[in-house]
Order: sequence, then structure tokens, then C-alpha cells
Amino acid sequence: MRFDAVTLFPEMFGLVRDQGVTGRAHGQGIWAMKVWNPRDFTHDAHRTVDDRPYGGGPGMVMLAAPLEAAVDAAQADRVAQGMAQAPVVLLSPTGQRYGQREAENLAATRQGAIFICGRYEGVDQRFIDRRVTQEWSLGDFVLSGGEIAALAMIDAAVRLLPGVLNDDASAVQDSFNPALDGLLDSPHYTRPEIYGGESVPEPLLSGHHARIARWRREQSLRLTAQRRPDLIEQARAAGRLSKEDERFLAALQAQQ
Ligand code: 4FV
Repeated sequence: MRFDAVTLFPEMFGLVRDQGVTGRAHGQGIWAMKVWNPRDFTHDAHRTVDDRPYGGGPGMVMLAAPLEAAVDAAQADRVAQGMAQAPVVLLSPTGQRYGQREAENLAATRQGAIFICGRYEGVDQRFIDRRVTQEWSLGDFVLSGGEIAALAMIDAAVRLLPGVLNDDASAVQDSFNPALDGLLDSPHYTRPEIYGGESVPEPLLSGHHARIARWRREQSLRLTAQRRPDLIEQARAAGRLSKEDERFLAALQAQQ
């Protein structure tokens, strides 16, 4: 699995390449990261990568040519390494919202992606028309650049690769994970047993696996019903809620 990023700030990708579980996995060769700076694909003394917008208006727009040359270099380098060409993903608020499903699909494809990290007001539309295969958004807010969005998307996908997390089961117990029927994760507790006068919930101390699983399920249902009722509807529509779950949710509703 390899990710490429076209970015004016290549050093930012050290965050996922060199740090934490993604950094350890990179060191173990579980995945690879390559960065391409559009400035390296300019031919003028000032290494110009942006210019003023046609039609006027504030800010600058990234030039198409350096971006296209960077993408071509990334694709050529992949082919030279016996890899398939990868989808070209532009990070933009206008893109499809990236979620856990996109992270799982990205991890499953093993093809990776070439992330285009825009800066300024954005990139020339003709580059998008000619080279971009997918637009993804991290959320309905505006970043100063696409790098942080790409970093988050890479992190969310790489941690799902086998051997990245200490215990692959950890990813299974995640919020939004199909194993949790897309519900929010239940609360977590560790030592000490009493903290600030508050004890760890008794079921978690019982050693009774069925009781622990039930407690965690009910906490997931409670938290999801309170904060993300849309996810309850999705789970219900997918037939992922048991009669016991529905009884618990009805009792919860009755308490409101
Ligand atoms: C963004 C987002 C985002 C827009 C103009 C970079 C900025 C600048 N990317 N999800 N939200 N991008 O705000 O992905 O070029």
C-alpha cells in the first residue's frame, strides 16, 4: 500500500510517516509514503506555482501545469516500481464527505491514492477536469490547505491495515465499525478502580464476559441514541438491532 501527496509542504507528511503506529508500520514496510512538491516541476526562476484568478477576486489559484507534471511523475514512479497507477484525489470542501467506510475501502483496495493538497483559493479547474478522479472532504469547514485532510484520511486508512495496530481487534471495536453495527463506541476505563471518588462500572469488574458485552452494547446504544440518532436509524434499517436492543432503546425513550 502506497500513498503519494502532491504538496507545497512535503515535511508535513512526516506526521504519519514517522510518528505513532502509522510511523512504526511505515518503518516495517507495511505501507509507503511519497511526496511531490509542485515547485520541483516549475521552469521559471521564481518556481511559480500560483497566480491571480481570472475574473478577479481575492487570493491566488494554483497553476495546472506543475500539478499535472507532479501527478505524472508520481504515476510513472509507481509503474517503475511495478505498482498500478492510483486514483488522484483532490482534497476540497466541495468533495464527497470522507468517513469510516471510505477509510475501510481505501485500506481494502491496497492501491492507495495520490492526494492533491491545494493551497490558496484552490487549483485551476482544468487540472481537476484532466487529472482528478475523486474529490474528498474532511468536513464542512475551510482549511488553509489540503494537507491536514490528507493526513487524517491516510491515518484512518493505514491503521486498518493488518499488523498496524498492536491488536487488529482494536480497529474492530471502533465507532462506526460494522462490527459495532456502525454505532458509537462505549466508554473505556482503566486503572485505578476508584478515581476522583468514582468507581469503574461494576459490570466491567465482574469478569462475566456476557454481562460486559451487554453493558458495552447498552452504552453504545445510549450514546448513539443521544448524539447520533441517524446512526441508530441506519443500524435499524440494516437489521442490525436485536429485539433486546430495541427493548433497551424503548425503555430509554420512555425515560425521556
Ligand atoms: C478541505 C476540506 C479544505 C480549501 C482551499 C484548501 C482547502 C484550500 N480539504 N476537506 N474541508 N481545503 O478546506 O478537504 O486550497
